[in-house]
Amino acid sequence: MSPGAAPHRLLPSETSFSTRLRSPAVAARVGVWLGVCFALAFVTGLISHAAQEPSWPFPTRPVWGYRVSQGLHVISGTAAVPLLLVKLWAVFPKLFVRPPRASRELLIHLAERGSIAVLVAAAIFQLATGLANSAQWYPWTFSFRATHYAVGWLAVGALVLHIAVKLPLITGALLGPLDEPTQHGVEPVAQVREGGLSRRALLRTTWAAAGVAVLATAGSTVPALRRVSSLGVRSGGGPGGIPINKTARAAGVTASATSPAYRLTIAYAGREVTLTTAELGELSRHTERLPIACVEGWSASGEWTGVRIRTLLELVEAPIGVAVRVESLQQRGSFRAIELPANFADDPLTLLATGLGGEPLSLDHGYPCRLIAPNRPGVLQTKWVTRLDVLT
Ligand SMILES: Nc1nc2c(c(=O)[nH]1)N[C@H]1C(S)=C(S)[C@@H](COP(=O)(O)O)O[C@H]1N2
Ligand SMILES: [Mo]
Repeated sequence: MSPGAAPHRLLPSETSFSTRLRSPAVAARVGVWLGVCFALAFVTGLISHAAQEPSWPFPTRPVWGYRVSQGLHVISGTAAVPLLLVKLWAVFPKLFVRPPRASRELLIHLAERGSIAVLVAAAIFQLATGLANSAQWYPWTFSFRATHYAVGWLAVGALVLHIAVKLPLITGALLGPLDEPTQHGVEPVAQVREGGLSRRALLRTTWAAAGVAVLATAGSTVPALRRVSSLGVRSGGGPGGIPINKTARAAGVTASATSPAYRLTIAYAGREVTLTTAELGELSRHTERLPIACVEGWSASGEWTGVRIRTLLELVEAPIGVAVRVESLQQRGSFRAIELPANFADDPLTLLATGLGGEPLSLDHGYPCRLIAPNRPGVLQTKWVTRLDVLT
């Protein structure tokens, strides 16, 4: 039995736990990488939030910008899962620290514990909801985006406070030796105690677990990793090499999208132009290589053929620099209509696509036509488009 575990106590005390692996030397080293992952996830999270807020300015270049940034968001969040588990395990005995008696120390102690409780809760919430979202599982009723965004600020605020409070401990632990001290000084690297894991081996296992978590999912967005990512969405799957996010059936548009009564309407200041599928096919067309980059982390590039949004807006004599509301045949769901900001509507790469990879667009990819714009979250690349309203 370890020294502090008095047999009659209801709760263990901090010293009831082995401190060999649960040392500041280990916690600080794992904490550094956890901090890097959270910082990366926070910055790319802000980018993703900005991209989905039509009133915030967002550039149309680089074409692959959102693809890379959202890929990094999901990869850093995934890598953080094993890091957080090891970190929490390493500091877990601190839960049983006896609070000080003096009221001033007690207050400081409680404030510190409170900030850590917020940090731990926020970190677990972010990773759990993010992971569920990237697996397309929404077992909650709140708005994922608004909540994940708000709790992201909470997590980063609590993290900055935590680092500030612990800075002397962290720098001491990082600058000091990793190996545990013995009576004879520092224990040799290779020496492993009876049946025990060395701190080095624990850290190596932790890095390996984070690496495996990344490799198992990153193929969703990094084509070179497709074959190794057994848990990721195959970015090469689906018609034209692009996965299907929501099928026409699930969106309830099979009949309306294939009906001879289908029309595309473009409206501006009382003027309306209505096109059949055949008339849409007669307009001048362009082919552009653009990615679909889902907020859930998968992405894939395709050769899209279609009519520039700008060309369609000219049919109703809409001026340059106007935003457009893009409406789908889909009757329900939050992605049935989106706002296309003016810089995207004006961009020559922004198409109403009718073809993918040299083939006509498949029903599930948005037939008769779907929006495809550069540097834009997949969620805003509306499928089964039926109406463009110039916003004035
Ligand atoms: N009308 C409509 N368009 C939509 C969606 C949708 O649910 N309804 N899903 C969006 C999402 S979240 C993504 S990632 C892309 C995926 O396009 P794909 O299924 O052609 O790959 O379509 C977008 N367009
Ligand atoms: Mo998506």
